[in-house]
Amino acid sequence: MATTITSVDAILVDLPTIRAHQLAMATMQQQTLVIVRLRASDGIEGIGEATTIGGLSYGEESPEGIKLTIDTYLAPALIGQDATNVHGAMARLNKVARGNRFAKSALETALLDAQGKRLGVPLATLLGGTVRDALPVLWTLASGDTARDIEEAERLLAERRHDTFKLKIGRRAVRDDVAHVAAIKRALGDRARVTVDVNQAWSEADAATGIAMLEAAGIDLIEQPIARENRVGLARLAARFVVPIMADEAVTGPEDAMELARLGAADVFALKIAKSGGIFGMLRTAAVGDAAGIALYGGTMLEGSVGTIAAAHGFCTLPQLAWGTELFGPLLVKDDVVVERPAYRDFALHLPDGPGLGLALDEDKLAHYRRDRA
Ligand code: MUC
Ligand code: MG
Repeated sequence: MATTITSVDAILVDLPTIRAHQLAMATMQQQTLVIVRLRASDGIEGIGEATTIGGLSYGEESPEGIKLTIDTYLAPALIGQDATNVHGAMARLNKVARGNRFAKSALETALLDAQGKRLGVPLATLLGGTVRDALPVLWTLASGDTARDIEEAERLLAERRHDTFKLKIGRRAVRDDVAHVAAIKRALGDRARVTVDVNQAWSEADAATGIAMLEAAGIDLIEQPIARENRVGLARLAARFVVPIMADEAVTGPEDAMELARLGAADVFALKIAKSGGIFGMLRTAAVGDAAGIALYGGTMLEGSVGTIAAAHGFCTLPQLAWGTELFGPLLVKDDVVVERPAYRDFALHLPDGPGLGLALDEDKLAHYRRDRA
């Protein structure tokens, strides 16, 4: 008798952030996680997470929409299916639902977590094993205030928690944004790498001006300066400047990766399990980058511990990860819904031991932070 999926729950969890987090498209005061619990007939439970940024302002799936999609369409398609066949279950989901990659990613994580627990091996072992067990992690300075950002960076450098800082820009006039970035780079000097993420906010003309000034200021990487659809424009910028250009919103899965590679539109790909529909989609995207000689970076949708550790298992198996990761989501929230939060030290995130993800839900915290608490 096969081991079948018996239930799937999607739970909205609202967590306060440690400070306001300002991006081009939204200011976050809290983060909403969609936590998935998938149970199987052998009594094993797998957990997963789908999380986005700023409601519907970043991507096409909202937390509430993800829950609705899972409850109404994806969970019913999974009930009764073989819980031990992850590819089989995902093929079924791809048949009943187009797109909805964040929701699918959470379910794939839960299936892999359960299967790892079933076999008594870490999720990364299911993927073939790790080539590294710690991941370099940068921190995003996004308080909205230059002096406060410098103070934050100095503290995190002294604590040996981060030595690379990403600045979220694109809200203000190009010159004001560049002045903010240059002041931070001047203060930190060679002690830290500084990158920027424009989150598509600039026109191509703004980008040509802005990137020239950022390059002169010693910035190491420019992430998604223009609209995701403007791939040819991204290729023009990549050809024009020496500073590497990273595609984030423009690269969701392997098909985007192929097209960007063909156009020479990016020096670096930001990989995220959510936008690729899960760990396997992320690995396929990474493989296209490898084949095209494009450097890789482990991105985040600012997930809590569950989604972050799922991505970490995947990133630890990648042959190359030249630009490290930004898996700092668990550090941006004041509290989380797992028993033991991930370990950050010496500028890196360390994979937990234990089967599957290596995490357990904290039932009291889950009860406290779930949106539908009684
Ligand atoms: C993004 O676009 O990269 C990553 C770090 C952060 O602060 O926001 C995210 C989203
Ligand atoms: Mg980005």
